[in-house]
Amino acid sequence: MAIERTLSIIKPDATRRNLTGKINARFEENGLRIVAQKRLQLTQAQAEGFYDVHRERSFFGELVAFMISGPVVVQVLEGENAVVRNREIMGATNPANAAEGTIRKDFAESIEANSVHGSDSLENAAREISFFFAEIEIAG
Ligand code: IDP
Repeated sequence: MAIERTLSIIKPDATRRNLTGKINARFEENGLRIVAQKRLQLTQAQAEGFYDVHRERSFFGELVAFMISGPVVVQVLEGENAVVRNREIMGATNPANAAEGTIRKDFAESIEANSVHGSDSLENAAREISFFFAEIEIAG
């Protein structure tokens, strides 16, 4: 299997509850390596730009407001099959549907405040990583 990189975000509901370390442990225990990481307060323009693909969705305004409601931790995860692997570790978007042992099952508050973001394809991972990180900031 190929070594891939994916973009992860620990969302404001999780940073507010001081869950960064517990969430990072899930990645590391499941074979993903955190090869870049920084804590940021997103601006409205940055959040809108990052979620541009969702601009037409009914929840876009609420999602942007939530994502700027507190700091986030943006990170690059690296490992075998990292994009799909991270989606498995995260669990389903709605925590009510998330499998046992996933981050969203154990920590998410709601379908919106669902603790983590993870890229959904290799192509989106490359775009999302370059949104937040320069290559020199990533040490694999
Ligand atoms: P994903 O994060 O599991 O890839 P997406 O469908 O891409 O899910 O949605 C992006 C984010 O938008 C979700 O993680 C969640 O925070 C928010 N979201 C998705 N669906 C809803 C909804 O029905 N109401 C409110 N927020 C939503």
